[in-house]
Amino acid sequence: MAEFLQAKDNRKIIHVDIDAFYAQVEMRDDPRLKKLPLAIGRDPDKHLGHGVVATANYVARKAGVHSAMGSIEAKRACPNLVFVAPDFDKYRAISAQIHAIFHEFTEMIEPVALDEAYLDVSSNKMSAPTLAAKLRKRIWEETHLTCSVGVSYNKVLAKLGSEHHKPNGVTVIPHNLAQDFVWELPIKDFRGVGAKTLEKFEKLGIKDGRDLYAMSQDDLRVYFGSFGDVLYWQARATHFGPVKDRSIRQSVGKENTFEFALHDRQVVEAAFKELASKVVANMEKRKLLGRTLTVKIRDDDFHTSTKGITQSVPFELDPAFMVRQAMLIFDEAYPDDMAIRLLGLTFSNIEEQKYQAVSLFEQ
Ligand code: DCP
Ligand code: MG
Repeated sequence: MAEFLQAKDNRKIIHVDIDAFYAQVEMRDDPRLKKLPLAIGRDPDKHLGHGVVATANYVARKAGVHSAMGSIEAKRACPNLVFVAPDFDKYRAISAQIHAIFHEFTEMIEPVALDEAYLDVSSNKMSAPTLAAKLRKRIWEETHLTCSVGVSYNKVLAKLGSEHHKPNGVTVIPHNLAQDFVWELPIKDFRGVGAKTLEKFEKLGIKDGRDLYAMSQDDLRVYFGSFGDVLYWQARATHFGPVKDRSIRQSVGKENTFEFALHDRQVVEAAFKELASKVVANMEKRKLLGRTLTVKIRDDDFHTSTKGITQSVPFELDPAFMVRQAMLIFDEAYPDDMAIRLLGLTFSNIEEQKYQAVSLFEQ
């Protein structure tokens, strides 16, 4: 079955991801940093121990420093770690340059992050590996940054490919090599496998793609629910997810992380008010409406709850209304004690604003 499905999937997909993005940019702009262990984030010594590492260069990674690590912990792992504060405006500008280069290759682009995207280049006559090489060359010429690229016939394999030879690598996975590639893959490298899943696999004695392939679809469902199906098809190098062209955005939202937890309902309400006006301004600017409003709340213990309300007609773009909805959800999730670290408001199920068809003659 899988072989049959595979044979029909003749797309050409490229996944591209800039190596150690923020860190590489800072090393490019100050080559003295190249040989030093570098973290992008705030120096804990200068900020009362606060801050997290956004990313680290490969020298620091060798010492165990990684993204999302607390700055203090990072410094403990690597005492001579150099911190450079992030310059988001700069990264956004470079991201725009990179994404403009993607558009030289295809219009079917799914942006994943500032430094990462899937490109469907099926309609281009040139071979996918040739296009990947050209893409890397263009990015280097324009930005003097290196990236890693995976080339295959589906998104999952392309992504696994770009991760395979990082940094500055290219991995091409054609049909005839795909099954072997997946069989050889350590179980931790499969998409979506985090610490919890890994623990389950360890208990089951599943170490690599070959072991995973041997598991039945039913067993995978029993252990992992619907994610079991995802794993079943990953083990068969099969995935039909399209490259989602986001020329119409999928969602518009805003989150706020608080350095000091919020304990007061009124302060939470004020924070939602601020978020709501920003989201509304953004929606207005893009002339969009949304049918789903999602509220995200994270507390001090990193417990995150997200709850969405979906309507059959788009929501009014009215911050006060949005805050009322958010507070209804908030009050339900946090009846009394609270220590709030993050709040977010997002519209999805997006559509374009159109003029209302109002008949002047209707009674
Ligand atoms: N980033 C962040 N916080 C995270 C993860 C990433 O701020 N928890 C930022 C910093 C990264 C950028 O996003 O430079 C891109 O994320 P990647 O996951 O692609 O990581 P890198 O590009 O830094 O490294 P890699 O070489 O693994 O792609
Ligand atoms: Mg990257």
